[in-house]
Amino acid sequence: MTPVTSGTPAGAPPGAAWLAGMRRGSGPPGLPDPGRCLIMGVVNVTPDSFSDGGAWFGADAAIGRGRQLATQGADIVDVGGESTRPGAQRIPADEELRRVIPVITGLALEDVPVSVDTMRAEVAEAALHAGAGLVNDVSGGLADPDMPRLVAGAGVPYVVMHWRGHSHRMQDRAIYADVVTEVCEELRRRVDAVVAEGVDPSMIVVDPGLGFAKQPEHNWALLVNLARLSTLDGAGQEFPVLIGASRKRFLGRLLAAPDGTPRPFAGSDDATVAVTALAAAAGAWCSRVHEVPGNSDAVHVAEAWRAAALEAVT
Ligand code: PMM
Repeated sequence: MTPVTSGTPAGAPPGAAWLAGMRRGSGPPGLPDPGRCLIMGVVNVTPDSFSDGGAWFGADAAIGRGRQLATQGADIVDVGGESTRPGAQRIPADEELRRVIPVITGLALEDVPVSVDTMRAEVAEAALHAGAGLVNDVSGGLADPDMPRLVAGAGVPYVVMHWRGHSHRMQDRAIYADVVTEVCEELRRRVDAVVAEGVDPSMIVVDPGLGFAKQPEHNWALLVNLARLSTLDGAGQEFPVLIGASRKRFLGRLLAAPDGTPRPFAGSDDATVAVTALAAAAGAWCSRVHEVPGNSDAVHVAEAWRAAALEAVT
């Protein structure tokens, strides 16, 4: 990907300012390429995920939900078996396998494009055999040193997320002097590390890891700097950027009641749609969401916005 423009010309309409963001490339090979920001629908097969814990805990319910998300317009369905909510404890690998493999198998049999949300190479490997086509590793290869080699050998796309440690203590690590610079630097080190293990750079998607060792102000700073994230502040290459803002606490806090009570998770779905629109307009490659229809509409609005803005500056 190359930037569309290094700035907006004097006299260009305000909409053109979005193009100071970045052009969206086609993303890693083997994934849907509809020429717009993708929508990744979330199926957490967990009893305790912070946003939808318990709702799809059971293979039949989870497969049904994944099918529904795909029908509603999800380009990829992300299946995870381990909660990463702040404070969560890890589960054993065999329990994670038991939760996700039947769901991935079921969805893949219905030709739904599936990603596996896991930090374990063992789970990723089984998921790829079951039909998953993308590995979404919130630890960016840090939690399991075998993960980058597994992904490299399989030749599948790999989401490398910014991460500073497991959920039970990640919020203690939400300390930054300059969050955008530090996240770019740390992600760049992870990208270099996984490439050194054999991962093809064209298979890498980067993700700032909203809410993972981040306070609300960190999340907002990252969201308005997607172009810097895409280049990892000058890595000499541009990477597709995935954003996972859906139902996160920073949205619930933004929408808090006058007494300060945060908005419950499902009550921030409209705010998620707003973030998707803004991120897609700025050139994000994919938005990971719990509810698809509004986000899908938001992406279409954003694409029309980008097209009009592009016309205005060319
Ligand atoms: N967030 C969660 C889980 N997986 N994966 C990526 N790539 N990016 C994210 O921001 C992300 C993720 C936590 O949210 P959930 O428990 O509601 O799924």
